[in-house]
Amino acid sequence: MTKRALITGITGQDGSYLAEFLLHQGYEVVGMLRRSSTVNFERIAHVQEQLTLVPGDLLDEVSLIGILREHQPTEVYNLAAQSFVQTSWGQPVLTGETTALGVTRLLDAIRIAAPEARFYQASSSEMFGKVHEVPQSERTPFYPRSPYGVAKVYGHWITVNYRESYGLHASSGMLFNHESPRRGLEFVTRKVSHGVARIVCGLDDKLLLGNLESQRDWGFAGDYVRAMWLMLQQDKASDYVVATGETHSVRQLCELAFAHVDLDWAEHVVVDERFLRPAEVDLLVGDATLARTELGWEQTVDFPALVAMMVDADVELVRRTGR
Ligand code: NAP
Ligand code: F7E
Repeated sequence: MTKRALITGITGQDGSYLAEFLLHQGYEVVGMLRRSSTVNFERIAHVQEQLTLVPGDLLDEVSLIGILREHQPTEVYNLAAQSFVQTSWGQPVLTGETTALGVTRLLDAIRIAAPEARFYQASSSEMFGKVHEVPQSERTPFYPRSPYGVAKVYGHWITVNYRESYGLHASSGMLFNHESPRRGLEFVTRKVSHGVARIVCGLDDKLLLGNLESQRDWGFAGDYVRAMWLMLQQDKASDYVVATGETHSVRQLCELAFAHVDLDWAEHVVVDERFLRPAEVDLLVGDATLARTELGWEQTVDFPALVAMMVDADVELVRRTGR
């Protein structure tokens, strides 16, 4: 049988890594794009010829039904979202429409047009928020701390609900932060690696950041998309935490990233309260025992290697483009 995957959010960080991975596995890959006035294929340009790109939007259920009817995917990966936590306070309703209700629209479209398709929902460690226990596992209760986190809790539970109500093969991956040289520039790891590169190249002297004390469990995006795929290869759909099991502060991230190019972070990093959040998630660290034992998932890139990879890529980028 032809393996055909639909990816929403294919232009994003994870969408691009997942598309590469699935093409390598012999899948036909259909990528859903929302309409924009300029092309934003930067992350998928290198595989664009091998993809079928179709217009659609999580805000429009008709477009989702049309895509599913026409392409009849065997697997659907819902990676599309308003994914930036800080923006979710400024645009809480849009975040809810896309990141929460968008999941219902897609699940309902699957129920109507492709009920045999297996479904992956991109859930998030942000659902644990003000954490009830350390480390966080599949059994840890949720306490989201942002409109984004609240929307992801809805997306998680509607996925569980459609599995239980309609028997869909629907799984939710509770993924902790995962990064790469393709990460959006506004997220802290990339902001730091890109900031370091600009300082090394003499374009800047200071890097303005918010809370340096928050701690995250940071992994490599290329490793995490493999976990998404593994979930859909199981006979039974279920929910899994995916994480490294190590946590580091933003301050430690800065120390490592600046030290990689022989700079002292304390001479360049300035705390600017514009980057503080109305409510913070102080500490995340995941327990991915279930993913390791049931899925056979393993990470291949540790935190120092991830930081080095991102700084090297940004130094090369800034040198090449001059910005
Ligand atoms: P990302 O780089 O921000 O990509 C988000 C994607 O969603 C983009 O392709 C974007 O399209 C698309 N999108 C936004 N609104 C849409 C809409 N209304 N209709 C259709 N597409 C829309 O995010 P990511 O880091 O790859 O993350 C992928 C998913 O995993 C997201 O759901 C995120 O919330 C979740 N997640 C991420 C992490 C992480 O650490 N990266 C951890 C846990 C969960 P445009 O290119 O047109 O903007
Ligand atoms: O912030 C602190 C900030 O924006 C990480 C998304 O992919 O992962 C991501 O959400 C931490 C926070 O990621 C700056 O306050 C300090 O404590 O890189 P971030 P996030 O909010 O953890 C989860 C799992 C997702 O699901 C999301 O989609 O870093 N921080 N100074 C800063 N953060 C930013 N962005 N910018 C700063 O200047």
